Amino acid sequence: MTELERQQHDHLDALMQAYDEALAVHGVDGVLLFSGRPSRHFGDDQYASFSAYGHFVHWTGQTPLTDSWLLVRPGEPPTLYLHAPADFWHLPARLPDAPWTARFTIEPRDTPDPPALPPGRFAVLGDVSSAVARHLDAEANPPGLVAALDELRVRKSAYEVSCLREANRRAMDGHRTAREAFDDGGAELDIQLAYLGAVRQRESDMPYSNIVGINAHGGVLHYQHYDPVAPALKRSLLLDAGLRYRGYSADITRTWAGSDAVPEFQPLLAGVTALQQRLIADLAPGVSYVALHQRMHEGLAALLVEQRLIDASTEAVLESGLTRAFCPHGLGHLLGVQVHDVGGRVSAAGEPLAPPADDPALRLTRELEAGMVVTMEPGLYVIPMLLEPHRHRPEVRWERVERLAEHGGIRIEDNVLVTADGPDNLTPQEA
Ligand SMILES: [Mn+2]
Repeated sequence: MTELERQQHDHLDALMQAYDEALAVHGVDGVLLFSGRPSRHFGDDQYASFSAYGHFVHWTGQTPLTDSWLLVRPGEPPTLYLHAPADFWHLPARLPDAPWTARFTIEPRDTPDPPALPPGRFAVLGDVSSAVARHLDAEANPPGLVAALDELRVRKSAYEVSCLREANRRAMDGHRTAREAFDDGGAELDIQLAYLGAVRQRESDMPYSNIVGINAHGGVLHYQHYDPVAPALKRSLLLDAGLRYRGYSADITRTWAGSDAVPEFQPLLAGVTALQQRLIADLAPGVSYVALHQRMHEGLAALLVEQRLIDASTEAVLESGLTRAFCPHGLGHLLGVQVHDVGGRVSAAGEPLAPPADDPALRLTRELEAGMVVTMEPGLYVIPMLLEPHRHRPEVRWERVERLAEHGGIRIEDNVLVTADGPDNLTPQEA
């Protein structure tokens, strides 16, 4: 058995015990987790891409399994009802030949319907209809139990950290190759294809759709196209590209200056990179992520002043709300089997923690704890629709801002484990 396989056994042991406790607290004899079903395009026979429900993946690591069910009961090995009908159109689902499968009772089935439950009180979790829940005589997605199971995903096991680290290592291979494609004059589509080829993962298995933004496209936060034509001028590339490894996600962003970048761009890029490194150094148990997010805005204000995009004091820039026009997203989020992992907006005691009114997009509002894996992704963009309300401000050097607009924006994102000894950056650092 490999070290990773040993860690996976410990992960499953701990999960079993934690589920036993959660089920007892919430008064159920067991929980049935539904992997889910891909949605079919209306009036068509084609299906959307698919990823299994997070709690199902937390046990199995298997994101492609559709119409499968996992029954977890105290004192019993979990039973995996694997949807694998005999089919000559498709290859029936198969589990890998790996030691973890021996920890489960595996029942291959022809039907996508839920299995019959033993007598007792059960909850069913996942994308199930009320008709299915009624048929099972089980409570669908009871909020208290869902929150308790979400909480089990907030602090990662050693196995999960190993998977996230490996996902990061492989994703960085893709980033290196993608940057070469950009330097060679590739279009967004060429860069995307170079990335996929380097990491050897099909697009639909990625944890999210890669963002490949050349020039102004880098300022569209979730830019969703891959332009097949390279632009005449090469100002910048923003690449937000991840990878999945055994169910676990990498979420890494790099920004590069192109050969046609204006001289103002590179120092700004260096400033955001340095800010990101300073914020990572501050990660520790007990630190409020909301406070770190605010520190990002202080750093951005100082950078905007230092780079003479705004002629004002740092305090005045913060007061004006301009940093939130230059960076409308949060500093980061929890990361795991889902790229935006669950449990970021509740306290450890289960109390909801809404984001501050000025930061509605912040996905992580709780205090940091050892074992959390967070993304750290400060950004600085020229987004015309957000800057427009500030047009009257004479302290903004609009001619400089407009020269940068063709570069879209900057985001630098790493994935970091919080430990009692400080940050452990899972993202390989290279020049
Ligand atoms: Mn992210």
